[in-house]
Amino acid sequence: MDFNDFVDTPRKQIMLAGTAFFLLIFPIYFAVMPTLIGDDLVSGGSNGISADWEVSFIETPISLTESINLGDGDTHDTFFDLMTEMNIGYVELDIDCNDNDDPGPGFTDSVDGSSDVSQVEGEFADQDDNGVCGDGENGFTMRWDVTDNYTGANFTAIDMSESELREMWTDGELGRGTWGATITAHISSPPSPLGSIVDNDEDYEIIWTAITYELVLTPVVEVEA
Ligand SMILES: [Ca+2]
Ligand SMILES: [Ca+2]
Repeated sequence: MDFNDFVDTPRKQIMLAGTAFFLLIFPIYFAVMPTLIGDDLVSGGSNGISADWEVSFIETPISLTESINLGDGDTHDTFFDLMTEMNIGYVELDIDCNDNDDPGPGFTDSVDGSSDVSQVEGEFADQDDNGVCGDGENGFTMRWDVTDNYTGANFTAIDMSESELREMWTDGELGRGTWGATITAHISSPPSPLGSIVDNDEDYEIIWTAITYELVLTPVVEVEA
């Protein structure tokens, strides 16, 4: 069978022409239609329709607590291995201490610390901080936002699509890995006439917390009175 067999009658010629027409026209049709309909509707389906939403967050904390007793000038390395399928809002390191070893006022112990975020996915900045163990302070807290501007507070989103909101509230799979920090104890002891040391240590509590969340989007339905 050669090409002439396909075109030896007028009917066959029409059929061949029709087939050729559709072969040409279908790719053009599918290439052009999405731009006619609009990108949002095609890529997001129903997610692309703008509406008003009540946005809220169901939070689940992941925590690690460690207690350590340190003498003056002692340092301690602490690590927090973080793996989760959930979105991470933020990671916090809280160092708590409360010096009650001295008989009178003053001579309050303190602590300082430096983070090590080099083993964490993403571009996080290391932090240094310090705090006293009493006098209205109890150590210090460091915090890193993994989802930009995360507060966990409910709000109403006006005229936004579901996909826009889900894109905004995501951690980009960052923040996983090993968060680290080193703390150093500073012990202050009142002078003792007998030469003995009144205060030679302090208990420090190290609390790592990752706040993970699930995004909850509820369409705002206007009910006519
Ligand atoms: Ca002290
Ligand atoms: Ca102490």
